[in-house]
Amino acid sequence: MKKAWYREGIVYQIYPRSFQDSNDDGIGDLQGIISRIPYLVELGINIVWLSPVYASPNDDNGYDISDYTAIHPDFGTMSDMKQLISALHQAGIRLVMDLVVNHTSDEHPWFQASANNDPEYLDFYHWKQEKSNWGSFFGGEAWTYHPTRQAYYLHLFSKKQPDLNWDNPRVREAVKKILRFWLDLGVDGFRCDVINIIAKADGLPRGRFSPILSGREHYLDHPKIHGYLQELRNEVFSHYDCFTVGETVLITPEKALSYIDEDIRELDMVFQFEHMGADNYFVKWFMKKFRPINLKRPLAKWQNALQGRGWNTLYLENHDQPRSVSRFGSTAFHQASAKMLATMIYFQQGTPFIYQGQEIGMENAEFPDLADYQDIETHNIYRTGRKWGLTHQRMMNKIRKMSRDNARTPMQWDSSLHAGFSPTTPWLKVNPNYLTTNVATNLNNDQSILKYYQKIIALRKDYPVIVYGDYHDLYFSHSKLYAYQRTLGPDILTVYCNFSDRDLVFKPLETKRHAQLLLTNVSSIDELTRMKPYEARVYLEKK
Ligand code: ISL
Ligand code: CA
Repeated sequence: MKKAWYREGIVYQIYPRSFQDSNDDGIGDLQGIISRIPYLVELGINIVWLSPVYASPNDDNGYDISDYTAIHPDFGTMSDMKQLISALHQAGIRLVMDLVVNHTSDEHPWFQASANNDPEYLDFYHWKQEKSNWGSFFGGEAWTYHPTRQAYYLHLFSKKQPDLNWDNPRVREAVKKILRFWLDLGVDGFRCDVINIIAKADGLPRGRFSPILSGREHYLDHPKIHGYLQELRNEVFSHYDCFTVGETVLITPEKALSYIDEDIRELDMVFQFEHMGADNYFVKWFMKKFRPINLKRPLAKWQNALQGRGWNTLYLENHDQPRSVSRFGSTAFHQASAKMLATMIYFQQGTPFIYQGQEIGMENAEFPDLADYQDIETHNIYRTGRKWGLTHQRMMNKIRKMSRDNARTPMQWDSSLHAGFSPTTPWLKVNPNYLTTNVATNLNNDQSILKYYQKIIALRKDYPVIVYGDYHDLYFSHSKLYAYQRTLGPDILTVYCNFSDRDLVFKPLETKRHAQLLLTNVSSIDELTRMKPYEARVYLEKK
């Protein structure tokens, strides 16, 4: 694969509401982020993805935007934003903004004008006299009646998130203007929210029935999307040194390549979600027991399918997903399993994405009461589940495991009040485990999860085989061991991860005499053929 800074970089995702409060109102903000740049430098990351900080009524925590070129007062001002961009750049860190253009807020002036029959904006959104049967990602119907316009409008997310009509060239012009605004301010790229659903079939016809997301065959990767994305690339992105990562829901490798293939490059990379199904069926609310093979199978599939053709993203967490150590690791082996998971994912081919708090092994909050949760999806799903006849207890169990708020609790900086996030009661409760799981204790301990993340990041910078090497599975059908090899020129990197809470006896490949143990999460390897619970090893040797 061709070299590129965004392939070699390591991304850190900041969820601004929960990262650092600077003015004691219990909400994280831009000045808070600026104050933590030294931490980002110490960690070693070199790209930040910032979740939305734009003006928004916060129906979906900023993913419902009412002004794309204004900063929400909760987060600060445009001048704070400019200061953040330049402070990050000075520290050698690039900045990727969240681009949410499948939908706007219903409070965006475009929607207001459209709903009020302003001729200029009539076709900015999808309006219909009769609704079809499409379902919303947040549960319930995807259509809501608007009394002024006397028609239904489409919203694949909440009813305060109406979908833009990308068929309208004026919508596309408006998006290009927003892109240029941010690129001219100096940002280095975009994470494009649910980008593979922006194009809808003409007439928005009735869809096949499905208990969830009826109608999705009419908008998932619809062929019209390629023209739209090519237009953005040719007219905007190709004029800047920037990259795009598409959030692509329900995507397959074949579809992904139709966006990211080296020869196409409508997007530079995508987030796929197949491995997020390792503990659930199709959508996370239908839970199943986690099995390591359910993580290995999709990850290996994507590594193999994109090899030499497209670039992967490597992630286990984001602001929509529960904490990975709670899902795929172990509370009893917290440290070891968090490090093992990092080893498993970040030695693969692709660009690493680390979600804030993952580097200290933050865990699911599992709050007791429904009222402790703020997230709109969580509350909608609760209502939908209850409508289907599920008990309160049953729904609370799902929420404790799967709510997006598990990822959104405030960043745990130290053991002081509210974890050092804010002196005031935060907008969402802090995970009570902050007394032990926090950045300060991690920095004071050479064996911490954070120090281990620093090592991985440093190794990725030093060894091109970790970034660009080819990927080969080893012991593929083994149910507890995830092992693979990476090769580049004479270099062979071998990764072994024990996914079980027991010792694992196995026959390692014969390593050459000069094989070097590059990294491990145990203090010593007693026996080459026996791995401790959640042990991880990385060897490097020359052909
Ligand atoms: O979070 C999910 C499951 O819990 C996903 O279905 C998620 O809704 C989907 O991946 C789209 O996510 C993105 O767009 C949403 C926003 O709420 C998410 O935070 C964002 O990441 C609508 O903008
Ligand atoms: Ca604040």
